[in-house]
Amino acid sequence: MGLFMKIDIISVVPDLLQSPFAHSIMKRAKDKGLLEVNIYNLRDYTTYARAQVDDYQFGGGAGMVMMIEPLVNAIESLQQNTTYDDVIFLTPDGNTFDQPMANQLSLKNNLLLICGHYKGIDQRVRDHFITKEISIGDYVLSGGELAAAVMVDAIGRLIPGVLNNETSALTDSFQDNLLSPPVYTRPEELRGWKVPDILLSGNHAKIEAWREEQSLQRTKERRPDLLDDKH
Ligand code: 6GU
Repeated sequence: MGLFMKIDIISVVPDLLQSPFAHSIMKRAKDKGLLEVNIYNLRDYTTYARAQVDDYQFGGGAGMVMMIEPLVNAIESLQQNTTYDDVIFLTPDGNTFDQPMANQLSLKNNLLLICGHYKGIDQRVRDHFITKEISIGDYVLSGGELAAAVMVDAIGRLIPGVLNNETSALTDSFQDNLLSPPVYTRPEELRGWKVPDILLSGNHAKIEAWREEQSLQRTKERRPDLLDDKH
C-alpha cells in the first residue's frame, strides 16, 4: 500500500490529458517518483479499418457507442503488465466522486481509468471488466478525460510525500467536512482594508480558535449540508 502509484488511462483523445499532469503538484509527484500517469490511445487497440472505435447502437437511436473489441483489447493488453486494484469507468451515471473516495483511491497502487465518449461504452465492457463507475458531478461533459484529470489530481495530491507542509492536505476543505477559513498575506493594509487583528497577534491558540470559528460559520452559510452532529 501507498508510496508509489501508477494510474493508466485509456482515451480516444489522449492529447486532452497531456497538460493536466505536467505542472505544479502533479509534476512534483511525478518528479519525486511517487506517481506515474500513462495515457493510452484506444485507437491503437482497434483492428477495424480507419482506427474505428465507435459504432451505431443496436436497436437504433442517435449517438455512437464505444465498441467492445478495442476496449477489451486495450484492457487485457494492459492487464498483462499490471494487476489493477480497480478498473474505473468515468461516466455521468457513475457514483459521484468526493473527498472520501479520493482518500480511499489514494491508497491503491494501480488504477486503470477508462474515459467514456459518445453515448457510452458497450454494456458488456461494464459487466465484465469495470469494477467502479465514477462521475465527477451532475452535469455532462463531452468525454471522461477532464473528469479523469480531476480525479487524478485529487488522488495524486494525497499520496504520502507529494505535498509538503505548506500544501498539507490535512487542512483542506472537506477533509473534516468543514470549509477552509479565510486567509490573508502581505500587506497588512491596503486601501484601508485590514487583515483581522487576531491573525497579527502572535497568539496561536487564539488564532486557531478564530480559524475554527470562521470555518464553522462559513460552512453554515455556504454548505449547511456538510454539517452533522459533530459540529
Ligand atoms: Cl466521468 N464523464 C462525462 N462524460 N461527463 C461527466 C462525468 C464523466 N462526470 C460528470 N460529468
